[in-house]
Amino acid sequence: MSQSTQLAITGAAGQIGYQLAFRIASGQLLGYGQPLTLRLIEIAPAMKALRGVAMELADCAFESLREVITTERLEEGFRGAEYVFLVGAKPRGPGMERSDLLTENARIFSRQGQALNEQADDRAKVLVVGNPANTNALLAASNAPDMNPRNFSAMTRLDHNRACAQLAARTGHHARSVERMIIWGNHSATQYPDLSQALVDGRTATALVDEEWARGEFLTTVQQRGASVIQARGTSSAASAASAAIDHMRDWAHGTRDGDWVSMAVPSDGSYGAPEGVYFSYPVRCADGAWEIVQGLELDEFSRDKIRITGDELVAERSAASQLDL
Ligand code: NAX
Repeated sequence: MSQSTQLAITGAAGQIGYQLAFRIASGQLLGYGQPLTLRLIEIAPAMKALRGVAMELADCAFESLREVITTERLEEGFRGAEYVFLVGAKPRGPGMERSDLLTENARIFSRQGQALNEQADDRAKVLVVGNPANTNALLAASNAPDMNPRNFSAMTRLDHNRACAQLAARTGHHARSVERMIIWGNHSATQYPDLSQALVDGRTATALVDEEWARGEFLTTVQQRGASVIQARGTSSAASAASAAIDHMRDWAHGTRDGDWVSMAVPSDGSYGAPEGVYFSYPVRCADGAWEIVQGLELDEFSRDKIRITGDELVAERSAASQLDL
């Protein structure tokens, strides 16, 4: 039997974790039948629920699944992990300010970065889903000095997929025929969904939709899609988020489609005028397990302005986090 790939998920008894664990165990990330071990991490109050998740995983009798470890100890959960999904986060409670959210999560993600540094595989790929995802990724990576910051990224793939779906619906095509979509910046309301480079079935998107829609309804629909799902479902996006997390990790590990790219929040090198050093969502191409920011795209004034706004927000988050006594 070939060796079992080690995958860790924090917040594994939560909404997204409950979707993600089963999709991975069924082979959607590594391929059907590829042996894997799930290392599921929760906080103490959710350990009982997590044991229920483990029972259900066993009940699926998945071909790929070799072992399920459930733990509240990061050291045990991250041991030898090659793929890490940092999903668990402190949710924004009633009366809680965004700054309180940042403080609570800065502690969690700094601590997780330290534990990853000690326990995870040196080349582990770490995807941060828990919000505020970009700044959490920055904090986790900064606390893992022996790991390459390029091995950390934050998720904007759900926004990317939502944008592809909106453009596909508008033009009467299937979402898979949309290429070269971009989500710039922060996974927050300031994100900039940009279809100016997109192709639909090989044709330039800007020739198929009017500018007013591209800069108005399209943009706000994607930015507010999470809120619309909450309004309809009574709870936040979970299945689509887990699906996007798998898309993100699969493309990162196995490569993007020829001629296409995806959106990932990665350490900014200042490309396209974004602030350096924050985790900024860019168009990236992946090959051989590594990503590269797509260079040389022509951006107009409207796009540059939007990139500046979302970049300013990330700098403000970074500076708020740097003032915390963690
Ligand atoms: P849930 O509240 O359903 O689940 C979160 C789970 O994390 C809970 O079971 C909780 O016990 C656990 N947890 C909390 N702190 C933990 C810690 N320190 N270590 C381990 N586990 C911990 O939330 P869910 O709907 O699953 O969402 C999880 C996170 O994803 C939230 O922060 C949410 O805002 C974020 N999202 C990010 C998205 C993105 O595109 N980047 C989209 C979806 C989602 O909104």
